[in-house]
Amino acid sequence: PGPGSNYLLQIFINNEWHTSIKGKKFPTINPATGVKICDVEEADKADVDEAVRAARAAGQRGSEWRQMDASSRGRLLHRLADLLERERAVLATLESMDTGKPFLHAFFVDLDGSIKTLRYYAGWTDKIHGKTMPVDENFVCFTKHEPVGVCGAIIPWNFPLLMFMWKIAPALACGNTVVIKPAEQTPLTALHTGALIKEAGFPPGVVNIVPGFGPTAGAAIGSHMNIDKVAFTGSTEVGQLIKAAAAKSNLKRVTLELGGKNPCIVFADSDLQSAVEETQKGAFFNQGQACTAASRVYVEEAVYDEFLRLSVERAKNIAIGDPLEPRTSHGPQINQHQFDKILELVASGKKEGATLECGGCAVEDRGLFIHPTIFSDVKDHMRIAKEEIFGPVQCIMKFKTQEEVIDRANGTQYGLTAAVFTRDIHRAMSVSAALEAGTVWVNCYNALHAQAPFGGYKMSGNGRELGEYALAEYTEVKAITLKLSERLT
Ligand code: TXE
Repeated sequence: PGPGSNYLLQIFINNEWHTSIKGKKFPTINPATGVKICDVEEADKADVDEAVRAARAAGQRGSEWRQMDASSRGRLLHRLADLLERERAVLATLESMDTGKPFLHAFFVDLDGSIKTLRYYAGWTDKIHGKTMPVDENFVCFTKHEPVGVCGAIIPWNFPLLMFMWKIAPALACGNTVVIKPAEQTPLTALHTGALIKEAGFPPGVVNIVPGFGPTAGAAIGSHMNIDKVAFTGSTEVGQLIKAAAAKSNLKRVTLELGGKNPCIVFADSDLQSAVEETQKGAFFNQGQACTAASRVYVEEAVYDEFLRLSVERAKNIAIGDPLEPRTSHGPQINQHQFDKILELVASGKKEGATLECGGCAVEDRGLFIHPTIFSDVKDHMRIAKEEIFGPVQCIMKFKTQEEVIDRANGTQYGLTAAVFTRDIHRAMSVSAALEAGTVWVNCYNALHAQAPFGGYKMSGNGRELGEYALAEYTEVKAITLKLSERLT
């Protein structure tokens, strides 16, 4: 611990807690109450430079981290997972207070996913290996998968701890070092995890945490000459800035996980009750603040009215309230800016002629809470059908034919996730194949697993997180060719 008891609120570099070089702090607010939780030291460019220096030194040739057995790296990741299990209630409480998400969601979804991601990549550490190639003549050629080096990570506020783990777990499994910037709205679980990283026994400098703002600390990561790779999750606009900054600086490798406008297609032959539940979970989970949000639901003509009726009935019964209450399943939006953006889009939906079936307004006297909202009669050209709302708004549209709905579902700049609901396996397969999305769920939604890759087509991003695929994003491949005195037979 650093001075006083504030060490979990400081910048984490070299397994030590630091005040910011400029002497600045920023507040983090509980969005459910509007009350400040605490102030956190604010990292800026100079602090990022320090963090990068520490990460570079920790990963240099001959360092403890580089010399560590791959299996020992796996043990460290498992130990960190053990500590997350020990601190599960603390982390879920912090996450709930800092984001406004219901405590039980934090406890079961965010923490569960975080722990499983660590354990999954803990298992990979000593299984990341190259190949031997049958090259011509008297040569032997084999590949080695080496760490990329210093990996920068910039993460958003909707799943702070989970995104932290999606970034650090594959990076560390492959032997990299990390400089990670949590979102300015939600720095607390990342900083608490800093203490656990130290306790787990990771060498100093392997993971460095720089809480701060995008245009300062974030931009410093994107344009840093001594960062070898950056992984970003956030808005498509900032994703474009990150890629440009990488191009203009040192051509660091870039992976991006950006927005979505994810279609669900509900056929008349589906289990309608289950389709209603899954699509609605998809639309409203995390108050709609998810890149996977199921914000466009196309329903086949014959079941459209019934689907709508069941959806509205269900949406009206969602338990809105204090996120720390176990019964609550719907909390506040993250901040005023997002709240205003959502209500502005809702207003545009009404103006453009969609029918507001329920919600569409703030919860009275409750600050940033918005009622779960359903629009019907939504047309593809409306803003609510095209723009990422990032709020609890479900748009329901009618379709007639399979071909028509595939074209409409694909008619977007995004391509993150999609879902199809049908009892016909042939249709499920052909529609899944036709959808332009990195993930297609059949008769389910938000079924994310550490073992399966996740990432977007088109402007939803570049590269894949999770699964074996993510390892390729965190390794450089080296081909070593030896000339032999004679050909091997
Ligand atoms: O995102 P930003 P915001 C979408 C969603 C939302 C919109 C805006 O539609 O309404 O984005 O949200 C850091 N250089 N998603 O403003 O700004 C920032 O500090 C480097 C989708 O919160 O992209 C934070 O750590 N970094 C999404 C991170 O980028 C910069 C999750 C994300 O913030 C930066 C969040 C800069 N110039 C929002 N500017 C998803 N894919 O899940 C900001 N940042």
